[in-house]
Amino acid sequence: MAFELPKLPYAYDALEPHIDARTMEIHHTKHHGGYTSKLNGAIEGTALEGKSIEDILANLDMDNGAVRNNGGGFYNHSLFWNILSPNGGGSPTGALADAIDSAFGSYEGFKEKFTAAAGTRFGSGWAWLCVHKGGKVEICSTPNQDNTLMPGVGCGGHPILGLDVWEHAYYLNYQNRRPDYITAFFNIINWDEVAKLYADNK
Ligand code: MN3
Repeated sequence: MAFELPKLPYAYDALEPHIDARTMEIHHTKHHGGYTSKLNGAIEGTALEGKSIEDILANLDMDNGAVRNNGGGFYNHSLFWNILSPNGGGSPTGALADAIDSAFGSYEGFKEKFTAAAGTRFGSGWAWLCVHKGGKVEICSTPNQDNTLMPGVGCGGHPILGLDVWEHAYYLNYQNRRPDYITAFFNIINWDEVAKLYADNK
């Protein structure tokens, strides 16, 4: 069974003014769509065919550039759409809020550290909030389409929140103003979904 481009859980214009409809449509159909079809091409007829994406990434041969880049791209964007919501924003609650307070002092401390991780990633990549087994959370960033499920990459936890800082994610609306895009991101985080990922992977 080949991987399929997941549908967005909201309309392309639902995240405006924080992320514009044209960016969302190109990002989903062309970029995520491209990673999906190239991943399918890269694993077709190999031992990886039929495995889950988490399994493929966790056991990845890091020299396999086609699966690393396109498998990462497929997984990262699937996560990204789900942790965004037009009804998002605010701050986390419950066990996730406790873990964030414990790791970063406060929600504001988290925001500052995540903003720095996303802002200082040179070139293309992602900023992550990850959970380790036992429930501790950690922030890191990775280049290109790498993620922390891959062997030896980033902080090594399970990603529960990710921000795409490739220029294709923001350039139409923000041009070179990545800091403004990062600031806007906090208004559309779906904390209910992040809390669910935290509970499922801690
Ligand atoms: Mn992208």
